[in-house]
Amino acid sequence: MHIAEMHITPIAISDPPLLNAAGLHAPYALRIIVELVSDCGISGLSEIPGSQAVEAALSNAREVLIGRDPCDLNRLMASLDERFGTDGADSRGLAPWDQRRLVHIFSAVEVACLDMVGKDMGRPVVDLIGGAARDRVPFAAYLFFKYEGAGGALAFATDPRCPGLATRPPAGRPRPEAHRRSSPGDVRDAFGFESIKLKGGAREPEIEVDSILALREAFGPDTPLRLDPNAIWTVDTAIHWGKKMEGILEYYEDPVRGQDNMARVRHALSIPLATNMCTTSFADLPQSIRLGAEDIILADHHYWGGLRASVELGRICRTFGRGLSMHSNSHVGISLAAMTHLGAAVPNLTYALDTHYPWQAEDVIAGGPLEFEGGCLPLSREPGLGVELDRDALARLHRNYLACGLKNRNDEIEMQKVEPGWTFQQTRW
Ligand code: GKR
Ligand code: MG
Repeated sequence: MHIAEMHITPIAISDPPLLNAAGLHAPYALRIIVELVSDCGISGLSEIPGSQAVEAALSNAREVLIGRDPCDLNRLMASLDERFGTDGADSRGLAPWDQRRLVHIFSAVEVACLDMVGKDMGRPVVDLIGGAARDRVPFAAYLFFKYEGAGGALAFATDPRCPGLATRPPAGRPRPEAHRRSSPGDVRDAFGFESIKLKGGAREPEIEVDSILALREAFGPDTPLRLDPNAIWTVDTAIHWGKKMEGILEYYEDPVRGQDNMARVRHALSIPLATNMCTTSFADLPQSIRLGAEDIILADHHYWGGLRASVELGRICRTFGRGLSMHSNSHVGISLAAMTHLGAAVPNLTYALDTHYPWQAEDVIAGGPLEFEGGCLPLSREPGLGVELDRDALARLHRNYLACGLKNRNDEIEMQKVEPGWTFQQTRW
């Protein structure tokens, strides 16, 4: 079997006006759907975050991929590495999300190849990356502060399942909201999630810590809580407010920027620290271990170079006594399916995984959105990832992409539309 065709389709999915340290989500989140087709007509799918640079690089990768064996992944990756060159240390960028090019391409190619090979063998992807350590993969509720009125009519009109969007938070105290529902309680009942993560870095630390304390009061000590200020607090701020959350947080995610600062906070508090911003590549691991920069690494196959690389990361974490959880960005069902296979394959991925999926009202997979049961997704035993394309939906979301004019994610520009003059700061509080 060899790769005969490669189709790259950028899409734009409606996204609510979620706030974060970098600004505000645009009315659309960008993703790229990749489909590789074999000489015998078997298709392999993958999904990655969208940007012009990644789309252009994927197009360039086509000539490397056509004619190659989808099982020959090590050599395929070496050819891509040779063509594109390893991402430099700074190319991750300062925003909460990762902007490196090569890891995205690796991930897009590897997941689509594994889907194709799994379909050819009649085996689910999890069996190709080590086999299932669990049959159900737990996910966490992901709460954000939302900006009422931002995003224009489009954001509201296209997402009929966002009743919470229209509610006005008390002045000066935007309240965290949960997915398509209007309260964190609703989201727990609707999806059954047990852990709750609050996206921080959007409001003054006092408001965010109050929100965590309110969640603790509302849900009791058995609900694991996480707070993620996306690295824009100072060390002093993180320690001061961290003290008030000792014994309450399951983990404190990227309160500060950089491994040195994370290590300082970690040594001052008795809360586990987690990251998807300071230790984000294999090259970062030696220093992370030397400094003790964090307790938990948030894997993400889009950013760590694929599913097999993320399984390797799991083993390294186990060796050095680090925990492993999973990071997410706005995404549709192909990414969610891949995250579920990965979550099932890594024995020590014992924290409920992040997902933005309940915030999304549109998808490209046939048969409607994947459904959470008791906060978990059951692992598919269908060949490959276990999802198929809804080609009409893909075409519609591609038209959205062409019509909306967005080419790259830029939450600062979106924020400036509602708060003129607002600028992103690497360290704000
Ligand atoms: O979607 O606004 C967002 C998040 O802030 C996302 O971009 C982050 O990458 O969820 C992410 C995180 O855990 O840092
Ligand atoms: Mg994070």
